[in-house]
Amino acid sequence: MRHLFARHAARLKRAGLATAVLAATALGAAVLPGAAHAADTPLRDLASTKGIYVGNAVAGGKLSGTAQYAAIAGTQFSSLTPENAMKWGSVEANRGTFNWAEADQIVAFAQAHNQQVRGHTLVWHSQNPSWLTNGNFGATELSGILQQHIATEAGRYQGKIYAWDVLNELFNEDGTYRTSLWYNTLGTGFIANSLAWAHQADPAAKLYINDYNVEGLGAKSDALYNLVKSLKAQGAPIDGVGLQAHFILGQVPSTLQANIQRFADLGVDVAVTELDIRMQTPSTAAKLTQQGADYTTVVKACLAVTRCKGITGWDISDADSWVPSVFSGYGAATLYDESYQPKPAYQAVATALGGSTSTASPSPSASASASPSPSPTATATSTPTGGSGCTAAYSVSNQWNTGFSGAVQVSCPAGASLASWKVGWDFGAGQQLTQAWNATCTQSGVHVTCTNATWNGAVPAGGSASFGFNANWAGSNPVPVVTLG
Ligand code: 9MR
Repeated sequence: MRHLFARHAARLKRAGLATAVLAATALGAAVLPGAAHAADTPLRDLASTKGIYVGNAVAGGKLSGTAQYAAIAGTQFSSLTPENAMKWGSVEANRGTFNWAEADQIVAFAQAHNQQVRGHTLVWHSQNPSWLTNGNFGATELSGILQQHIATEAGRYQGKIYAWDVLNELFNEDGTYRTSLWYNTLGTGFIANSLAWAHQADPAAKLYINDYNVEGLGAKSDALYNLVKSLKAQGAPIDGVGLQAHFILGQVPSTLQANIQRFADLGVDVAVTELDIRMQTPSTAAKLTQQGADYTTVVKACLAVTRCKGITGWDISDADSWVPSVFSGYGAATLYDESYQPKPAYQAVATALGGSTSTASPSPSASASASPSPSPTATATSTPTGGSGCTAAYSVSNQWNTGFSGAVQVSCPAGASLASWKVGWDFGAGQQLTQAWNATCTQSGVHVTCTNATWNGAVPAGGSASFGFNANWAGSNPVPVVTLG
């Protein structure tokens, strides 16, 4: 097999093709239906071709402390929202003493990665410092404190924030106003005032009101709708509505798109600001597939409405998510699993954004067409046999200047099966793995080892499982020999 590839490589090299673009031999096994390779293109680039941004919530400590987290945050997303760093309790825990360190760090990270920032949040009933909540301030003093807070924080980041969640979670489920420090003392007047103060401090920032359980039509979203309508009528600087979208598996509201549309029709932008889709743990293949479908529904609803400007996920990976600590027995709500491997939901989002879902060709023809650059459809395959009679097939599905996407398919013939699998290979020309999905992969020196994800370890007789990866290459990209252990 190695032999064959060497011959192909030499021939293609003579023909002026990059060595990685090899004519393929037929894959012995059928391809798993729906076993999509990951998008070759980061979500942020896919989203931008659709005219929206895609973001995520981040914590400063993880951006500097967790390499995989930072890599995903910096490469996959075009917008970041500080998960907690800009909340009042974070920036002014003691009256008059400000701590901007984490917020500054996130803004700097975003600028370094050519990302926009959603500021979150200036006025909220929660996560306020105790000096504020216990201060028993009268209306005039409290209004002054609020004005100063907005001027100080929005002023500090003036020109650096794409959109501010000025006001967060104003309503109860029945559409009445939530009792809070602000409402109790100031009535509803603080709402228009806060918008005006934010506008004064940062005239270019888009000013949003953000809430949860307002994603579909209903009493709470009616209340928000009526508020936005009346703010527009008063000429208040309201630019957008944030739909948090903390969903439960299988329960994305069927009226999501209609609801986005009606806000857009009021003349405001709409953003999905805190998307996650939680499930009862442990996850299963079926739940993860459903989760992919649910994420797809959300992306499609946003894409269908011109004024839906972007989608922000709430937390990078399942290891970072706020969900398990608040909803006991629930989790697995994000696009990446606890090892920072992309989940089926990641693939679903990529696909909904127009990304490639090419599956390994069942019988790739030996036609490496004479193209000056590596052809994205060319496939190089290596198919060694495992001890059990099962095989692992490595293929390059897409290649560009500095990177490529590959897939490995583990297949078992009739009469052989696997309860779990582990695949390994040596990269022969300095290739470096950057990402993998549907398996846990590590690279040590030249050697790559990938073990099955929790949901695809069992390969039945006559069946297959596959996973994908991205890697960097330079110079040449020879196909390695894969071992299945
Ligand atoms: O994810 C945030 C979590 O780390 C904080 O402990 C929590 C504090 O209230 O806030 C979480 O983020 C919330 C966001 O700011 C507003 N909408 C709901 C989010 C999830 O609780």
